[in-house]
Amino acid sequence: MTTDFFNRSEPISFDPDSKDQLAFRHYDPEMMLGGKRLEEHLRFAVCYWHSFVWPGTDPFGGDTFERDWFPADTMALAKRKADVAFDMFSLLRAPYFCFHDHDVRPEGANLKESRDRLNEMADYMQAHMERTGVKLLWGTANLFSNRRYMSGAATNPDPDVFAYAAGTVRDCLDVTHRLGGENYVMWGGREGYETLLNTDIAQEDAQMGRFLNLVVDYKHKIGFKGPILIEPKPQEPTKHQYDYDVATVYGFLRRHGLEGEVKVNIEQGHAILAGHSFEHEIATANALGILGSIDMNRNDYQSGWDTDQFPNNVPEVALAYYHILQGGGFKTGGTNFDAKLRRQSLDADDLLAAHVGAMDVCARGLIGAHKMLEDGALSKPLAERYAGWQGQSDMLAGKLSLEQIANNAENLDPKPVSGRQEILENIVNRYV
Ligand code: XLS
Ligand code: NI
Ligand code: NI
Repeated sequence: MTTDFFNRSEPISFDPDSKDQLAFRHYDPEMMLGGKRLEEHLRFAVCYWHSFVWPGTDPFGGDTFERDWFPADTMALAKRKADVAFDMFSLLRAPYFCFHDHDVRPEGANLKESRDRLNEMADYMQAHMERTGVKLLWGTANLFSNRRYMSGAATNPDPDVFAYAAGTVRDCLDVTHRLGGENYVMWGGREGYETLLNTDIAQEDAQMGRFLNLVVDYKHKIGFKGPILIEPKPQEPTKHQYDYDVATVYGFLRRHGLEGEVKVNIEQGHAILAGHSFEHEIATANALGILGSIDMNRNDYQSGWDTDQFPNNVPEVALAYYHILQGGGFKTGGTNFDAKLRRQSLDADDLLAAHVGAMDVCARGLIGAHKMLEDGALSKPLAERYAGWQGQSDMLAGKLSLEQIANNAENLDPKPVSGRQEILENIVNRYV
């Protein structure tokens, strides 16, 4: 450990019978599952922002966390923050982390100063990465906190803001590349609107499409191999966000000729805000061939905002991993905990416990999902349900006209078949 922030120095161990709150009961990184270690299946990442940057504010109250790196936005304290962050990554034995530029370096007076500071912090983090073996799942740019972005970044009515955002993404992509990042994420923080009274949707769509094309061109130019990932979210902070959900993002990508280039990073809480389930979004991305990575958290089902809680519902998590496994598992993506403590959870141990519990829940979900898939528990009934289409390929392949199909239907008398939903739900519950 490089700091004494956490009251322990030994990494969290896997011990199902432990009396210690901080032990993994289910997450055994070495456990083999279908030829892969659990660690390689889940590819856990800890996010920098919620655990080390957010001070516990809510709309009615200020900071509740009094971390010693909060008092001033200086390079010295940014380094202290990085030391503590890497201590936590190692204690958790998390293979990856994720960060925004804004999380790791104080904002400079201009683009150049911000870049210089980012580069200095990247060097600093690189040394920690080499020392601990922790890798970068993805990097990203914060294009939403500074007031210059109040009316959006790529979709800002002011072209100078578009240019500033372009410069920022270039610098963040450079740093992500240099640190061996496996993906680059773009969450459209304020790419949306508060009111249509001052918004030209067609203009903003054109700006956003151009921006993304520029980013993709640049990625190729510098030889960054990982995918660019868009993170859909329907609202918050803006009333309406353009990257509403997976299906909307897919339409956007096609409109701008990027469907083969860009994938999605799906967040559980955002799926809920869009009126979907997490597995709906994952299954849709699979069907459209754009699944990249996930932000694993949990949204409160009553509140209408992004509550970013740590996951604790095994059946829900199992269904998410079921669809991920069905799509062949993560390639460059992983399980990023885009989750934060509740603001009363003040202790260093709370940070560890939140992640330990979340990793256990994910391990349980994944193990159940894997078994379900291995047994064909859901895939066999699914194949049976569509079996009638075997030998009917002409209808789908466009070889028959509507009239020909209609003529073939003259003597048909289709008999309804049970959807067996309750039986299937019972099956799932036996695995989780
Ligand atoms: C906010 C998003 C954000 C992205 C990264 O709701 O989840 O945290 O994951 O910019
Ligand atoms: Ni979110
Ligand atoms: Ni997220």
